[in-house]
Amino acid sequence: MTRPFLPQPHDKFTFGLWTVGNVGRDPFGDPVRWAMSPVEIVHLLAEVGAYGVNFHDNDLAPIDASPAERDRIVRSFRQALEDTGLVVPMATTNLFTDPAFKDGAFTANDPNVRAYALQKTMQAIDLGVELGAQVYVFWGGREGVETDAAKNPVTAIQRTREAMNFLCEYVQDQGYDLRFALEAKPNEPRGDIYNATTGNMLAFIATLEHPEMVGVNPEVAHEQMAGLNFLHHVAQAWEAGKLFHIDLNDQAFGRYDQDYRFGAVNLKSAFFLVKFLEDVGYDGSRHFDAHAYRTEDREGVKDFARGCMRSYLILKEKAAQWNADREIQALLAEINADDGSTDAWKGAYSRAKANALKAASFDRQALGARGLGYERLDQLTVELLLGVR
Ligand code: GCO
Ligand code: MN
Ligand code: MN
Repeated sequence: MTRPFLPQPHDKFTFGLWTVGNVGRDPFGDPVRWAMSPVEIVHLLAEVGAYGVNFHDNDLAPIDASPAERDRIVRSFRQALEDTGLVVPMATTNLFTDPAFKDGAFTANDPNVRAYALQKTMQAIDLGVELGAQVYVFWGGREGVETDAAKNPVTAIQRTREAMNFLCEYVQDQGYDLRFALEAKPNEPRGDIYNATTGNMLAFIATLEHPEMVGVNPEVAHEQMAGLNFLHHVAQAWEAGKLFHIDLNDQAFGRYDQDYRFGAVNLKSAFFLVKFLEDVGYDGSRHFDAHAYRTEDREGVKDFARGCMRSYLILKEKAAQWNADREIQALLAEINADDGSTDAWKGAYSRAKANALKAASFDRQALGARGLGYERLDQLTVELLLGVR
């Protein structure tokens, strides 16, 4: 009794050219799939029901393409978008593949590399905007070190800030309607990457000249690689008004960067993430930054892409079920019960409140003895997810 769970445009499911286009190369093995052209990828994404496609400048046109070649590629890509109705909500720069970026881009010690990175990014922003992007992602995969002898981490922060400030002004100067989303990752490909978590990025953004233009693009796998609770980072970004984009995938804790299909490993975490995004009304792209197992052929790639969207939609339905479940809601009401007896001390500080609170007495033992019912609540959640509720 399987239901279709068909993706709709309002779900805003997107994939990068590099995700379904991944050819299965890894540090130990050669490609296992034929490379698809950007046009072929757009058609594959349309076939599986995606809403949009994102790209790095060099996913579309090779870094050494002549201007004529680049124009031809962009024209054919644009035609494919028109033919399929797919949109480009996000674009980004490849500042990690070329050997020039082996020591980073904006944080490289060589000023020529830093200048080239800025030039390449401005050109890629132009291309992204030309194709409709409204969010521009910065993932600094090479912005790090293997040895701290090489670079002062404070210098790295200052160089990143200088680059971001420059690029924000560039966007304003061009009159583009574009916001930046910074994506953190703790390591890989560098030994350590600066601004390693979404929390670091949020703190960094507050130091920029145009913080209102800049938010974050958290990725499930990246916080999990660091052993952290991804949902808590997403929640902090959301609460700060900074959740501009999100990269969905999955990953076993403590492993290398696995980029698995969304929901493939940590189902319960995926459930609470989907529930959060739906409950708060996040209306940005749900971007799947993942790829098919290396064992798969072209059909397997479609299975992968459909699986990401299908699992999201199933979890969305489970979230609605959780919100409507009377037993779960009754437990939540009990957990959050408030008899009003502490009202006099709540809210903003006043000296009178502080004095009254200092004079109050609490039954500490009763507070500690009370059972909270979280075991029952969690088991109900698990049973709902297992389909027996
Ligand atoms: C990774 C990153 C990248 C970025 C992409 C967009 O671990 O390789 O997640 O896939 O998201 O470069 O900026
Ligand atoms: Mn990643
Ligand atoms: Mn990513």
